[in-house]
Amino acid sequence: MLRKANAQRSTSNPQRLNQQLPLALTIAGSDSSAGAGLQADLKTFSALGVYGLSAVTCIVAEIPGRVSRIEPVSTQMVREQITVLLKNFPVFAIKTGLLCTAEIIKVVAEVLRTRRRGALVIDPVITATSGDLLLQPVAIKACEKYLFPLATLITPNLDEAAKLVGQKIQDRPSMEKAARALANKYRASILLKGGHLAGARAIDLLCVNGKITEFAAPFVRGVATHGTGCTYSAAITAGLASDLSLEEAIKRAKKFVTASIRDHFRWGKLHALNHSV
Ligand code: PXL
Repeated sequence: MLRKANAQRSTSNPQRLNQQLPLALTIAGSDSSAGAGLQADLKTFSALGVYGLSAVTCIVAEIPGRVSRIEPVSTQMVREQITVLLKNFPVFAIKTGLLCTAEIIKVVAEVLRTRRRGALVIDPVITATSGDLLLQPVAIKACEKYLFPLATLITPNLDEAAKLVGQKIQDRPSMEKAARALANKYRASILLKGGHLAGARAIDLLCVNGKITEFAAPFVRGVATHGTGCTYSAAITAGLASDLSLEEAIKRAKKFVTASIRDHFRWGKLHALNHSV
């Protein structure tokens, strides 16, 4: 009864019918298992009160832990999706995830250079949590040359950062050094995610204009973490679309990811993040 009364109230309220949610766009691959990729991004945007738009770059057939096939979408189709969206919607913030090929990366950078508004968060998806290589070296080079210079924030994990700086990252001091080196190299803010380092806490370091800020949360052990990188960067993007500062957006996003790991779903051996936290 109470629910009915509330429903009636909300549909008869013109404010609610005409809500203007902040808009965010994800440019990413489709993960058939829906824990990562654009599916994770859209679920995260919704959970954080942001309306999500998507431009698909590639289709990945996979289950958590095993990629079986990847097919890129044509560059014309990638260009068209982003162009029509940015021409017609007042997009407040954008994130990129898996971009698949050097050609797609060049097209995404070209469209964003001319049409982008708001913050751009780049999750440099190079490898899946399973270890599968998702981006070839030539595509990584294209990211560095065309895409990274456009970024507000780049969010590498330790493996990705080690590939980009060409050095191993094994402890907190080398994390800090790598975050500074990447921020200088790409002239962007860097959030280096230290989740893969052994320790009781998952520590990430943000480097903005030479200043380092730490974000820490308890490390949740024994749970497959497929999609955490996508979810984290999508949650940051949602925060920026909602006018949070970069630090506030990261703080809230870290809490969201930690809760989505802690409250994960299980079907036998398969795990999935819970994006409705
Ligand atoms: O978690 C990295 C990732 C990103 N995007 C897509 C993926 C994956 C991992 O498999 O499939 C589409």
